[in-house]
Amino acid sequence: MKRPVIGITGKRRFGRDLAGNWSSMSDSSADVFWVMYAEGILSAGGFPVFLPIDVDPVDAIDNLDGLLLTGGTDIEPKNYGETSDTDLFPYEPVRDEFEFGLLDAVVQTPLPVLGICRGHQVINVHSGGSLNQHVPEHAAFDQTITTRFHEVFFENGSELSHLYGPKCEVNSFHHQTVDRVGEGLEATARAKDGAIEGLEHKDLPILSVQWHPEMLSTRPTDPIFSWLVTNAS
Ligand SMILES: [Mn+2]
Repeated sequence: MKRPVIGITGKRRFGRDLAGNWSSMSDSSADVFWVMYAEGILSAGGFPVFLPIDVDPVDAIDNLDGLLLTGGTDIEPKNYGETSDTDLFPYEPVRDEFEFGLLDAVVQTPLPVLGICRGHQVINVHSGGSLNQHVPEHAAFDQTITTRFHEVFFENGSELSHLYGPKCEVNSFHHQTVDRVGEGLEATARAKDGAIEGLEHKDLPILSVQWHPEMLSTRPTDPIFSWLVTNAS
């Protein structure tokens, strides 16, 4: 049976950044992604495909049933009308442009979109929202990827509450958070300190979380991947 095809975004590196290449490949591009995202899609019954950064975003959306915007580096702050007050993570303007282009195309041809971590922030900024540029309390980079570092509480009646119940414990590997919520979006998950950990679009099948469900030991049965694949069917 044909399974829903889910596109996964990644990051651009060069041959020199990857171990085991010969030096003449140093300047060649390599797009990479974390396999855990694909495993989450596979467990939920979808067919994951990786999206090279050079594909035309409209063409990509035409050929997909669903989209997963993944984690990664900070979005360049000029995209939400600010200058940088942190230089912790180097920007990837080419990736910013590609992922905003995908979301432009999604608005034309609605298909389900799941955003994780950076993807959550990309969805917010694309809708005109902004970010808090440095929130070290959530940057638990010294913890293992499966460590449930803080609780999140879901808005009653939200899609996320249908998936997870009133609250759950999550990992936390982000140093930025959603500040102003973008147009059409609703904050439906928050940490105790108020950090917005989940967003849902009011009219479109767009859902995002700030934590990393693909890293947790519950990945094979995490309902958020089923949400994406089911809505892509
Ligand atoms: Mn967090």
